[in-house]
Amino acid sequence: MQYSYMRNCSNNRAATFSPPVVTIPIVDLSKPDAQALIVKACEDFGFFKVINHGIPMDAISLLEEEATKFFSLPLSDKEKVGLANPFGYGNKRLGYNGDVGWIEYLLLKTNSQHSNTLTLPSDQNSEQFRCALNEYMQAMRKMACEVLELMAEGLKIEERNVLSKLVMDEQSDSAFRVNHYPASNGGGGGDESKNKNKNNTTNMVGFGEHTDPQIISLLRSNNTSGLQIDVGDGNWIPVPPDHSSFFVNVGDSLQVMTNGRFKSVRHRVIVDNGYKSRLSMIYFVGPPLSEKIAPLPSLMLGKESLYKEFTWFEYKNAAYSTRLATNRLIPYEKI
Ligand code: GA4
Repeated sequence: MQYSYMRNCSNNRAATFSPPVVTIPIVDLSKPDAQALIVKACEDFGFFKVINHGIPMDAISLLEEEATKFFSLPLSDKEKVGLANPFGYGNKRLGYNGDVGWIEYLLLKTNSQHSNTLTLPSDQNSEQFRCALNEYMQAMRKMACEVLELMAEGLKIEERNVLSKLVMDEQSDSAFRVNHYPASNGGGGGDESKNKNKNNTTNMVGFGEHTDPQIISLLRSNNTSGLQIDVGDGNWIPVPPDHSSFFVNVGDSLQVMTNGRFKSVRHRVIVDNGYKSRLSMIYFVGPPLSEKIAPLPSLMLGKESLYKEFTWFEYKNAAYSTRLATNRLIPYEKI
């Protein structure tokens, strides 16, 4: 991905400044080099794009349509689903510690009846939404397994399912979120969710910078831009949207499980979309609550762990008591 931007010089002439070219790695799941490319992408960025994923576009579009219908309902109807705590319908507020964004969302559990008991307002066909959700979540579980097995193979771990078994576990604490970033149209947002971009114009923060606490996250969005990743030292690059592909994020737990070899990617969503709304759907692969999060023994051979041991339950609780932008792994680093 190539990018450049204009900087104002003191003599008022605009100069073109071209930072190094950064390309988002693309992994074709149908190709034999997928394992090696995944490992390289996770080491370099903690982020990659997946093509030839085998998820039927129909299943994706169906859920997208249902979600769009839901978000277009009056606020009072959407709130009937139950306010996010943390699961349910959320509007502008993220987490419990005062983070806000130009966003509304549905946050759901994946391994319980939550999606089956989802009470949607009566003017939306809840059955259709539930079916679309269930079909999509099943597909995500399958894809997560495939990606995690390729990862294990790429890392030359004998136990191919060392990571994927955590998704397949009935107790897996995975979550699913549908984010709707309304068209910004220059207005709204509130001061807390605005910031200045490099051209000194105002953009709104849709979802502030953060890393995901889980193992990996599988993201798919419509064709509206806004997602950015930190490629190191606060160098944010935009991720061009691609509605037919998926993006994979490395989360904090996988960073620990690989003893820091894979990077948990810091990302954010900036709403600079004018009249286009952004809709994204993210499947967060979480281990069972009792799972110990520690470097995988097969990756250690004679090496020291960089992290103190903790369970996913402990980490998740700690994460929910932090602000979004916090580097949540610092308290677990061995000095
Ligand atoms: C980031 C990843 C997932 O979206 C999420 C988020 C969660 C929430 O929205 O309730 C958190 C955030 C996420 C990390 C820090 C805490 C908790 C908001 C927040 C301020 C569902 C998750 O698991 O952690």
